[in-house]
Amino acid sequence: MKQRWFLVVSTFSLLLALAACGTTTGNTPAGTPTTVQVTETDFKIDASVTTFTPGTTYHFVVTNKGKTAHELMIMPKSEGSMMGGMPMGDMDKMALASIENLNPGETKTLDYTFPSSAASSHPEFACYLPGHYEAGMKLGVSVSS
Ligand SMILES: [Cu+2]
Repeated sequence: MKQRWFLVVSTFSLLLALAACGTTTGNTPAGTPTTVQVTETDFKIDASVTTFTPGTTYHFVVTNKGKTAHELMIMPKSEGSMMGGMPMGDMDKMALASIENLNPGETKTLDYTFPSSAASSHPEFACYLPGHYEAGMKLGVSVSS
């Protein structure tokens, strides 16, 4: 009986430890990046933080809760829809940071620090898979001065 309890408790601890991954709980010593939860759905992007401080490292935890694959591009400013005809490669080069191909249910992380040159700018989080930006997969954010 005692042994059985031990098993239950250790299983529970393991689950807790697993749940703690990807959240800000646990040890957070000074200087640890600020976690930003980004949720992508069909077809919307939400972020737990939308105003960023230059020089601060952000740990983006991006989860695809949709039923189709998505990506996350952090663009220096709103580039509008791809209908303008900009080739995909140029978009990739222009992106400050990006997570490509996030499958349904998948979570990927990305660390990014906005440089001081980005102060007072208005970047945009976007998914540029065909039709997704047009469907609403864009989120305007701002970088404080
Ligand atoms: Cu998408």
